[in-house]
Amino acid sequence: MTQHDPRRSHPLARDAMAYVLAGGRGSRLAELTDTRAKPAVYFGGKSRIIDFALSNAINSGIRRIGVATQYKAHSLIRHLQRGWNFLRPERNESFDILPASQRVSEFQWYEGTADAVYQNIDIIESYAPEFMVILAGDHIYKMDYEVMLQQHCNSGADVTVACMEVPRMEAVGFGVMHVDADDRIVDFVEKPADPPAIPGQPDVALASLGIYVFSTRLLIDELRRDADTPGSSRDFGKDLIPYLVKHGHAQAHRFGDSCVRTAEEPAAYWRDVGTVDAYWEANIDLTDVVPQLDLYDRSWPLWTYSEITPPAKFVHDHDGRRGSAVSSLIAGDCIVSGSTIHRSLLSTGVRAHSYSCLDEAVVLPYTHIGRGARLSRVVIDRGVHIPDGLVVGEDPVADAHRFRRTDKGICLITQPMIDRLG
Ligand code: ADQ
Ligand code: ADP
Repeated sequence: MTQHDPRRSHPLARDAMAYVLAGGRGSRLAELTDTRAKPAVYFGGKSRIIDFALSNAINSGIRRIGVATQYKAHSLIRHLQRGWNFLRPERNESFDILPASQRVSEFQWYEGTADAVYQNIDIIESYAPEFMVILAGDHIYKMDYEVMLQQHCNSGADVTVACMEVPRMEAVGFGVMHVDADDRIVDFVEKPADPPAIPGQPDVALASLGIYVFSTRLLIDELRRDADTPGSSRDFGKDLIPYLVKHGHAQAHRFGDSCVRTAEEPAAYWRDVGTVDAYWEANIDLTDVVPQLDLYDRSWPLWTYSEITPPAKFVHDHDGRRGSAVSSLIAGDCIVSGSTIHRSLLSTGVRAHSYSCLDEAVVLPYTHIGRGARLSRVVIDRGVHIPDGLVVGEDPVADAHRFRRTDKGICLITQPMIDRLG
């Protein structure tokens, strides 16, 4: 137990290490995660999903960061090396990429999320942080972890778990908890088929966000205990957290208390963009006049690796037709030439050619939109060449035949799908 020492003269974040779990398969994003891990998927025009957790850590004042990677990690590791290696050991900072590398046993990759920490205990110990902030690398939100650290120390808990109220039926994909009057967790079930509601609120459940604060000493002891427990799946949500709820003191931390908002974004915003629909929607939401998530908030900047590119350019085509974009986010190195773009998001290096039309389109980097193509409610993967005249979003049957069309009518388009059109 670590009681908060009021004489401590500096923020707790300075004594903490953020440990980002970025190795999961994330298969519900379909072809977007065929070659890259979910944390490496592009989001918001210039960044990748993992940049949110990492920016939160930096903005919270944390200067020691580890990222555990496993599946399809190349694109992720390249991004981290290019954008995030500014933390310097000579300033008592650190940034470690920790791929599953069979360090503990020749036969063992990372088994569950707890194992992804367990296998690097020696590296964590070498930095001797007092607290560990365990994060997932695949969520979109702005949060001040210092607030959670303070609460953790004040309550004297063994573990503090960030949580949020969600509609009960959406809680099937989460760890779901019950808390007492002091927000101490009294019950925790991982991904229940029939999620228990908050007493008195039959349609609402209290869901874990997979964000945990531990004192390092206790975490290491728990990881070792769990590693010696036969039958454990070595996972925070399935094993460690339920154990501490039963045998220790697990405390809930309400996300609303630590989420960072501007005057323009008054509501707490946290998204798991784990499906094509959720991914499309969260990106398109950014085109709202007043979006729920403010990327322009200078007090909580979103840091990323980004190529240095020429500015976006909008030109007439030869017939004098205007290239225009409204209610849209257009990254650098885009050229919009005689094309009409509405409520869309164009990532770096997109070319939209004459007479093409994009509506509610999420377009990943270096995509070409051919002349006269008309696309609505789409996600287009990196580097796709959309042929001239292609129409998507007007004939659901044809769309479902050619592309990955979701129940909500969003089409994910990749280059192999285009190649198959012949
Ligand atoms: P999930 O998100 O379903 O539930 P999981 O699939 O274990 O849990 O992923 C958590 C994070 O760890 C992800 O960022 C993933 O990429 C990463 N990860 C998964 N396996 C890994 C491995 N072997 N090595 C390294 N990283 C790995 C969890 C909790 C729930 C909680 C939700 C909130 O278990 O209780 O409600 O997060 O989203
Ligand atoms: P990003 O995620 O940066 O968009 P790419 O789409 O270029 O990266 O590629 C994703 C991953 O797929 C790369 O990190 C690489 O591991 C793999 N990949 C891409 N193209 C090839 C290729 N031609 N041969 C082998 N692997 C590739």
